[in-house]
Amino acid sequence: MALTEETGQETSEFMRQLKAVAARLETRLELILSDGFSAKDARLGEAMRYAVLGGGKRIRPFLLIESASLFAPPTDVVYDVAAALECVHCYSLVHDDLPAMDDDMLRRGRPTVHVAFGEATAILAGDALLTLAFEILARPETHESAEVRAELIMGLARAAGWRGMVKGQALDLAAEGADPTGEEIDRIQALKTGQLIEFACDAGAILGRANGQQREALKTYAQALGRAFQLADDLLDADGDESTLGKAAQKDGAAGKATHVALLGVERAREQLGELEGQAIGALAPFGDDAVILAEAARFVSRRTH
Ligand code: GRG
Repeated sequence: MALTEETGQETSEFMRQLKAVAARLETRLELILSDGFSAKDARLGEAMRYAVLGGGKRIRPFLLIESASLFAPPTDVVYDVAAALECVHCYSLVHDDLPAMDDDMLRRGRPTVHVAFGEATAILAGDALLTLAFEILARPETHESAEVRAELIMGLARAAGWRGMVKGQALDLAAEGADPTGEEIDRIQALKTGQLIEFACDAGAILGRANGQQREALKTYAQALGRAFQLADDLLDADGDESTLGKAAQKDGAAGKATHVALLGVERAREQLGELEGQAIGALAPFGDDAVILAEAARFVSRRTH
């Protein structure tokens, strides 16, 4: 499939693919989140299901599945690994929305989990989703190779943990009102947003038993994509409105938060976004035409409207 930017036809083909992956993922997540669900823990289970099901672009699972697809057609195993990653992402959103963090009332066009279920249940639902992710990765049904399972567990733990996303969140909180430099903002964002995106592509490489050069190429792609994702998010926060975004807009400016958009201005930030999109697509060269969907994902991420 040749991809061009102008026709819009390919974009709708990409949206069809993204939606098809999201629908299959939803079925796996629904199955996982109904296992062992009982009336006794109904409130916690409902909050977990509310946090995960029926919303979200599912961009991280999509990246994982499409990276794995470079090596072999995706199976339910790949979808379960993607489900584990989405559980970690959803936990991070639930905790990020809490009054002690970003204090948000709206997420994915609905009241946030703590608004709908109360703060204590939201904290517990986040904790339970985080641990569930590792349960999914550790169970033998997820992958026949214990070595692959261990590599995935290690990768996700590192990406999400105290030297990864959680560290990024801590640095982000510490940077409030501290006037961070562009490099400091880069570092925070590479951890807070970039780490899970990097893991998504690396998990595809682990599942596909990629060689060193292929793994490195996916890493370069993911790093540029992660930066583009965050820059697009900051531009949407500056430009967007609540009804399109499904969450509050203009929060960064109101909170005096340092972002690249605040630092560079909207015009230069847009140029940089175009450069990052080009870097991400350029990194896919070793995969040739097999990577057209990942290239289209880079376009989607940098041009998204929500
Ligand atoms: C609380 C440990 C902890 C970490 C929070 C997720 C996060 C780290 C912060 C969220 C703040 C934020 C808006 C970051 C920008 C990038 C981002 C993670 C956006 C939300 O992800 P999307 O757009 O959301 O993929 P959907 O709803 O589509 O899944």
